[in-house]
Amino acid sequence: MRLSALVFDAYGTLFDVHSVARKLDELFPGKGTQLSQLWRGKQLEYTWLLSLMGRYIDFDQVTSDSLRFACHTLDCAYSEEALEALRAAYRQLAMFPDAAGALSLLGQGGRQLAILSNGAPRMLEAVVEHNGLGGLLARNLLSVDAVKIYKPSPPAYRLAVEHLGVSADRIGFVSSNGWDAAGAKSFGFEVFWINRGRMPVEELGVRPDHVLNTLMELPALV
Ligand code: LAC
Repeated sequence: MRLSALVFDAYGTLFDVHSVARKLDELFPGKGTQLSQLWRGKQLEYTWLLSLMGRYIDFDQVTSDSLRFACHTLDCAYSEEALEALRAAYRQLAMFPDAAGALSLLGQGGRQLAILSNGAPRMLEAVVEHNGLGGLLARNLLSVDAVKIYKPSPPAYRLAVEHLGVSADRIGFVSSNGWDAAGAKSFGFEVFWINRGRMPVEELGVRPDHVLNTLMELPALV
């Protein structure tokens, strides 16, 4: 087996961060989609900024902080209850339809499967359980919280090498986030970029090894 392990990004790859847009729209009518986009953008930006500052605030808190920023930007007055409801919704994000099928096929081959995410451990455990993936992935839920620096910093990716006991070139890293695919390639993984957004490849000097439209194309390639 060329690749001994497959490591998945969580948010945007297995779980749809924009599945909270409906809840956002209930709370802030007409603004759900825009809020969701702003929220996700800021959430990622904060992880990168914190890492550059040499600071770490866990992803649960970053997710709340970036939501408050998004609400302020769009003049959405929020209550603490609304924030709490959205925090809870984030633990119950929907899984992308192709993820369940691809994971169950990939789980049959004896290859190690893992998640490596910026998500705080309690968020990851909740969303994995909510989507019925506990049996497949619970033992290999890797959070950057263990190293207190966010992807795409190399120590974050190194967690997978250390936990799985497999060299980087024998790990396939799967992400829908172009920046994460670039970071993983730069680290040394074989990278599968799931181009859900039909976006161009990031111009960061490294390119993913494979560009797929959906996770269902993955089993045939590994
Ligand atoms: C993850 C997010 C940031 O690491 O996509 O799961």
